[in-house]
Amino acid sequence: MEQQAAHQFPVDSEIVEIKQDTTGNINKTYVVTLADAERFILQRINKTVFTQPELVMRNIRTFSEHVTRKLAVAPLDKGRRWETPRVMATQDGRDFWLDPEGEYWRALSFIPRSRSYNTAQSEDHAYEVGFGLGAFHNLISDLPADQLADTLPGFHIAPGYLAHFDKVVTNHKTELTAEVRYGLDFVATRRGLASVLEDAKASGKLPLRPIHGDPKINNVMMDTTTGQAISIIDLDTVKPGLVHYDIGDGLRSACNPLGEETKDFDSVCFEPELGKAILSGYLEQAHHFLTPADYEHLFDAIRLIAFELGLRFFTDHLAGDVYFTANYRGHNLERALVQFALCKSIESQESTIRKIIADAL
Ligand code: GN1
Ligand code: MG
Repeated sequence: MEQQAAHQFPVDSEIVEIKQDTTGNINKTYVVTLADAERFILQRINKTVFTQPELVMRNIRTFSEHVTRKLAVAPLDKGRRWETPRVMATQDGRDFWLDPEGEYWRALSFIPRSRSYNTAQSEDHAYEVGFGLGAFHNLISDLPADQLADTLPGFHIAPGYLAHFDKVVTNHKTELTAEVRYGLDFVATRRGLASVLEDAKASGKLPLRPIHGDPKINNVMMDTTTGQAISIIDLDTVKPGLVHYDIGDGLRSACNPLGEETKDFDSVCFEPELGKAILSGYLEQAHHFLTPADYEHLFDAIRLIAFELGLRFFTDHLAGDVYFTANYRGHNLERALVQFALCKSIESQESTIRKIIADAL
């Protein structure tokens, strides 16, 4: 179907290759290459996760128009390059193509001369990941909340994930292997962590702001010549939330040198020096809008987002792999064990990480 889908989006040159990119866990993604060497991204939106794909596309348009307008009057510091993925229209001017089976396909511009990585390549790279996230937060900071639809209710609401986990645990028919027992135990001893950010939000300590929602390291595009961050892609979850979800996600993904897909759980660790570099890049752009309460919750956020993602993968394993794409049975369990090991490593380095946060101010 990807062949037929790719031809719904008018381009200047002939399509010569359509290649699947398997890095994402939700949508199905292809890189389409044209005869003139231009490329674009073709995606089949996951309707089970994003039940209203039209709203996702409307949000992306709202986002891009806002950012493009803003950059035209106030470009980033020091003439830095910054790019925003463009939604490509179908022949009849729509944001997506609905295939005969009812699946939604969209096309987005490919950001030229850029690439991303699944793990941090150096402290300079980590600094740039942080800088990119700070620049992104600045660019959307004045995007009015009422212009963005909630495309994924409950996203990053950790107590909600815990409640769902409890339901799944009651009904699951998964074999109680040593690893599953370990996971159940891991969650049981950390349940109390889940509400830390939502409690701070409810008590008015942390404000809602527009966020990316999924700024993991491989969504931060780097210029292939300068090595600078020039875009954050994957805009499906841009909506009001806590910047802590984003900061936590940036750190949990970029400070894990073995990456999300390793099977070497015992060697998984959180690398504080990479965290320091990310925070310094981030704060260069974001220090002016962060409050003391924001800083106070940074450590909690880093630990929580690793725990939360582990919990989400683990729940999905118990539920039978209904949310995240799994390449084999046990894949989501392995991913959960990686995030749990990362969470443990964060906990064991709490004083070092807290000191890095304090020194970054
Ligand atoms: C999912 O599809 P992808 O890889 O961009 C997930 C994120 C997770 C991430 C972990 C909408 O993102 O929340 O952090 O996997 N996205 C959604 O790799 O659930
Ligand atoms: Mg995503």
